[in-house]
Amino acid sequence: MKRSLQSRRSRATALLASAAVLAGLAAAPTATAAATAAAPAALGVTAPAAATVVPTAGAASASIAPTAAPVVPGRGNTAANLFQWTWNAVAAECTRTLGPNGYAYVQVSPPQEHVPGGAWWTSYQPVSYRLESKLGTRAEFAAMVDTCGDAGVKIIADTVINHMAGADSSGTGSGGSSYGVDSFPGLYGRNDFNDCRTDITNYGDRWQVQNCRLVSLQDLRTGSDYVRTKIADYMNDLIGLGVAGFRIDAAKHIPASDLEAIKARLSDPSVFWVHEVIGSAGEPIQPSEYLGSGDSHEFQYARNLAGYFDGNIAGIRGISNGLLGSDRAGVFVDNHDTERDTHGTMSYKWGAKYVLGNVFLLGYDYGWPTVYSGYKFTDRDAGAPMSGGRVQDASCANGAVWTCTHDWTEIAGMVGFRNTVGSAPVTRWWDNGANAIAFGRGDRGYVVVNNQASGLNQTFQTSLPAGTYCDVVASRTCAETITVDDSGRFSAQIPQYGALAIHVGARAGDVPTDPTDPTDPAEATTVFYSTSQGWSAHRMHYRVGSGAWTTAPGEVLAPACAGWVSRTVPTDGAVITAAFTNGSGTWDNNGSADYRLSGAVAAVKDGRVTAANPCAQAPSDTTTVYYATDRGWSTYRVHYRVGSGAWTALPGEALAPACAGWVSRTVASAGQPVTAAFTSGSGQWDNNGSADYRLTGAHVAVRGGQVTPGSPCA
Ligand code: LM2
Ligand code: CA
Repeated sequence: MKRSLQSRRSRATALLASAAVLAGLAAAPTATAAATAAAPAALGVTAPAAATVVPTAGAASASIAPTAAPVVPGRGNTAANLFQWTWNAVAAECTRTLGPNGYAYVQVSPPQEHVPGGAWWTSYQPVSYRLESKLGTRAEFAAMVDTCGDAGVKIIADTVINHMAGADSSGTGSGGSSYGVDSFPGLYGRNDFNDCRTDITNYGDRWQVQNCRLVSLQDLRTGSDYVRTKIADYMNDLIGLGVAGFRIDAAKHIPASDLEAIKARLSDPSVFWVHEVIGSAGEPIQPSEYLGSGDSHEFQYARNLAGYFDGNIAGIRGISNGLLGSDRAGVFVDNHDTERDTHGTMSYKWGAKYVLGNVFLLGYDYGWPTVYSGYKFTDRDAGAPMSGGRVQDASCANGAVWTCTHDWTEIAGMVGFRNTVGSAPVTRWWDNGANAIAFGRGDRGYVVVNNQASGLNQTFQTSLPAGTYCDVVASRTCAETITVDDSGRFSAQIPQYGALAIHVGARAGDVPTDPTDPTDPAEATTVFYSTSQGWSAHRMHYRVGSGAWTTAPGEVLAPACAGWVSRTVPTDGAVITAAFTNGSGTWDNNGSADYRLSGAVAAVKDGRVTAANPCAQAPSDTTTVYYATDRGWSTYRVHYRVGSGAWTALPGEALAPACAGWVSRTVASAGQPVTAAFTSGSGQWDNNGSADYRLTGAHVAVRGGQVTPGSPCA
């Protein structure tokens, strides 16, 4: 095992200098938090007492507040948040990665009509509840729900119901509706907005936070029957299209009782809701208040996570102290607000630690996790690339734009881990008192997280059955295995900023083809035999389980790929006992012991059996990286790492001329993504705006910040 998740950027430089800290999101209370102001009686809104109300399960509103996103059988309940992905792109991604990786939910950006413009946040300024937006049409949204459903993935819609457009804007929305101040024809007029027409300035004042304007956004009178009905109609429309859950945007700015009244009007009042309530110590409104109508996002978890990973993680078991109960807390490493503004969470810009944070999020047993996946940015307001008024369809092949966090090998592996360990408790905790931890999930799985700048050499005590396990953080192809002995122990070397995870759903030779049922035993074993002995023919003499032996000299092995022959034997999960021969007197019977072969793949070479398919890896064994020479550097180098392995020594390795305008280098990538930056070797760097490039496939070209699959020289 030689892997590392080396962080080349310090946290300090990784943190964003926020261009515009939204007061409502930064949520730092003033030291002199005013006493809760009573609402003017004329509004008919009574400000509740400032004390935090914590409804318990079984409270009167229980029927509208089921706990935690419902588990999808065989799949768990992990969500991916594909921020600013179009409906067409989400649909394709459900089929391509979200379903196969084992996600149960995908949270999508707000689908309603919104104000025009290229900033991402136009999505948060509704103009009407028509489903016509820069992310797609109503028909495309409906098709996405169906396609994702077929892939086993349910939709969570981000719903913006606290407010409409900003009071500073008027014009025509993304669906063609005209709008202006107090004017949303056919939907809302002046009387449908709260009477406070000034911006929120004091987060210590409950009434103000809920009745005044968040950054000038016109605040809906959610206390009124009419407004509640319109909001419920919108959500019922989405439920009718098959939406399974809702993120309630800006829930802190809506009284909990208004939300309960709205939820009670839904066609399915027990539909899953998660409230976006940015809890902050000392403020009167807290996430726990909203448990009467659903779960709440626990922002403090994300802040705590960043704090531990920025320092030492040995104490991370305390991460949920004082937070919402595990079954009521939506948790994440970051979201679209926290990656931009100063919220004290990690973001993709943290590099290796961000990966480790996601490994912990998915490995530990607190909360309902959402993996955040957005796009790269430097300008806080910049939206995803648009054309013709629509966001361009996201694609993970375009790593220069989209982070595709949800499909990183480590994270995809951990989604499978979480689905396999289910509700098994955290057991066998180990830490080194500093920056490395490990823990089991009962007898289902085991995780190691090394947040140190140095490697970790350690023996771990698990409760796992003995066997050979795939490290699902290291690869998707069982390229790295861990052997647990009869007493449940294994030894491993985890490099700096590295992780390891094993679980009973991914054992060597038990290569899961269907992540929804990863424990299915292999029904056939494909046996590979190396041709390195130079025999002119290859045969296998064998029996399955306690069945009869083949007639000597056995069955022919057919050419499989360079250096290997193979044969697939139906086994129904039984072990094959075998010896190999050239058919004319020479035998390899494993020194008279015979070979015991099991699992989906068994490859025999030099007296050893391994579970990895030696031919499957062959096509993706290497990645040839092409880089355009239009920068005019005198030399070109690539500084890279494979998967979560070690980085090359600086300044990296030379690229050689490939064809006119291009240099290239072939990297032994073993089917894993290559993370790379390019340099002249004398100070100039192209590191993709600090995000690095993620390069996959046999041939991949980088030019002008764009990554294109295939060879430009072909
Ligand atoms: C949220 N949760 O409570 C969203 O997660 C967050 O992303 C939203 O802010 C906010 N609440 C309102 O839904 C974003 C963005 C703001 C942006 C608003 C509205 O962070 O910057 O405000 O959406 O689009 C923008 C301008 C702001 C302007 C406002 C109204 O940045 O300066 O205020 O539009 O035109 C004058
Ligand atoms: Ca409000």
